[in-house]
Formats: sequence, structure tokens, C-alpha cells
Amino acid sequence: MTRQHRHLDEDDVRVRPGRHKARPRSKERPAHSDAAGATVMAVDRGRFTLEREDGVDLYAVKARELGRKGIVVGDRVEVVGDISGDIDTQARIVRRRERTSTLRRTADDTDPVERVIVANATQLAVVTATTDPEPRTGLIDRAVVAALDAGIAPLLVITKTDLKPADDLLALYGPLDVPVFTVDRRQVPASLRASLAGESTVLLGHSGVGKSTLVNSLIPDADRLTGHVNDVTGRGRHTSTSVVAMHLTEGGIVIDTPGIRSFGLAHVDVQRVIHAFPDLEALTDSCPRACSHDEAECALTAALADAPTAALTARVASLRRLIRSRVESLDEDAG
Ligand SMILES: Nc1nc2c(ncn2[C@@H]2O[C@H](COP(=O)(O)OP(=O)(O)OP(=O)(O)O)[C@@H](O)[C@H]2O)c(=O)[nH]1
Ligand SMILES: [Mg+2]
Ligand SMILES: [Zn+2]
Repeated sequence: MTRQHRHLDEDDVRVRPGRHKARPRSKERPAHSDAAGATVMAVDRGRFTLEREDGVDLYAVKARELGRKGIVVGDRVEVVGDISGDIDTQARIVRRRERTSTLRRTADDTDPVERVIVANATQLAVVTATTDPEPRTGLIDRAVVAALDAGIAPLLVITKTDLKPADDLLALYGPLDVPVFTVDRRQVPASLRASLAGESTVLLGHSGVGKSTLVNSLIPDADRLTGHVNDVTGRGRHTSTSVVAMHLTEGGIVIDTPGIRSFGLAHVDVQRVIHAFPDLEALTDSCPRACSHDEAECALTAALADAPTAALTARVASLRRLIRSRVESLDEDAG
């Protein structure tokens, strides 16, 4: 069912008729010139919590005329109907505004079904714990690739540094040139707060890494439920079950998401990953056509042979790890 349905709800046609004559019944989509703008802050089983431009919350459902167009947290939409925000009222979303970014994932690399996680995010914070659950670098790499592909700035937040130092992860991710922050339950560094201010940042990571705990530290009245990590399996309990956006006092929003198990990249064009490495991209002029940048003929291989500095070696290794994360099997993230 890809066609826009042809019927319109009576309601849609009746909205604010012209002064002299009722709007004629029409197969055209009604103009909704009186629709109000709002941002989607939460989605829960087909019900949307929106925020009007003046900050008032309201509830809404999708209007039929939206067809199968997806609405996710972060979307800017237009609503009609009762937009008072009074309890027990329900507005209807009639239009989705153009997105500035779309963060997608596939459940795994062979699953063609793309899921849009959030819209209009400017940053993706990949949250990983030093332990409990153990870090899985495959997922981190993949999330970074997805962010780069979507034009969203990646950053890394390492939690539970009170339980185990972050040294290994810092060594691994330092050369990637992605901002890295370490936190523990008691402390959110000022540098992290500063980099979240004014941005729309989505938190992503395995269950139990501390995404909701971080949101609670950043926003004292967020009241996000947090869970425990199973002592035996080392896994979180999937405490958060829906995507929710919240305002920071410094401006900007953070978006808490349910823990993910895998991050399929079937939709990602690997060629775009190199753009995130401008220093290396400058060395790729003499690459063969459609070079994967992870092959013997790649100009980066030659550059490494010419000048095998530690810095260049680490940069190329990081790039190639990301490129390979696109094609490697998901064993690591399975379960
Ligand atoms: N020691 C320590 N524990 C932490 C830290 N951050 C979170 N935790 C604990 O880790 C557990 C899981 O935290 P949550 O915030 O629920 O994790 P989550 O990432 O939101 O998990 P899901 O909602 O299931 O995806 C809780 O018991 C937290 O108290 C930390 O920095 N240090
Ligand atoms: Mg959570
Ligand atoms: Zn190349």
C-alpha cells in the first residue's frame, strides 16, 4: 500500500471552512493552512507527545492523510484539531516537515527493513560502559559509521569509569578523532555538558550501559527509570522501552532510547565514511576507481609504507576498522 489513500476523514475536510462556503469535498489533501507546528518528544504505541512551539505539551495521533509516513521523535510536524494541550484532548498530525537528518538502522545487515530511530538529531552519543556490560567495539564502530553516513556528529560517552578505568577504550578511540567523554554515576564533566548544549543529541548503546542514568544526571527532574545489569549474563534488562526527548537547562535536547543489541548498516554507503577522515581523504587521489580504501592497491597502503608514523598508522587502522564493521558478521553483537 504505497498509494496515498483517497478517502479523507470527514474531520479533515471540515477543518476551518472558508467564510462563505464550506470547503468542497475533494480528493486533494486539505491545505490545513491553520495547522500549528510542533516537535515530537515521545512516541508510545502510536501515541505521540508533541511540544508546541510555545513549549506546551500536547498529545496527538497520526491523521489518515499522512499515509504510511513514519513519525519519530525529533520530527517537526504540523497538527490540527484540539491543540490546547488539555488533558484528554488529542490533536492530529497532518504533515511532517522536511528532516535535516535521519538516523536509521537495520536490525541486521541482511534485514532490509530500515528503522528510523530519530529525526533531526545533530549529534549521536554512543554510550558504552567500561564493564557491566563489557564494551563491544563492533557496535560502537557501527554506530559511528551510521552517524557519519547520516551527517550527524558522533561522540563517545564511556560510563562506569568508577568500576573500571577507560584506558583501553580511550586508546582505541583516541585516533578516531571523535570527542570522547568519561562519566560515572556521580559526575558529568563540564566538557560533556558544554558539548550537548544547544544540540539535539541521541544516546545510543546496549541495554545497561547507563543511558538513562546519564539523562538523570544531566536533567535532575527527568525521572528516567533505570535498571540493573544481570550479574550472570552481564546484560541489561531493557529498562527503557520507548524513545523520549528531554530539554537541557543549557538549551538543546537529549534523547534517551531503549538499549539495542545490534546495529545493521545495510543502508549505509561505505564510500561516505572516508569523508569523516579529511586528512586521509587528501591522500586518496591516486586510489583505483571505487577503491574500498581497505585493499592492497589503496593509496593509503602506499602512504603508510612511505611514512609509517604511529599517528598515520593509527588513523588508517581506525578508518579501516570502521569500513570493515560495515561488512563483518554480527556475531559479536548477537543476542
Ligand atoms: N557503577 C556505576 N553504575 C552505573 C553507572 N551508570 C549507570 N550505572 C548503573 O547501570 C545500571 C543500568 O543503568 P541504566 O541507566 O538503566 O542503563 P540504560 O542504558 O538506560 O539501559 P536500558 O534502558 O535497558 O537500555 C543501573 O543499575 C545504573 O545504576 C556508572 O557510571 N557507574
Ligand atoms: Mg534506559
Ligand atoms: Zn583507497
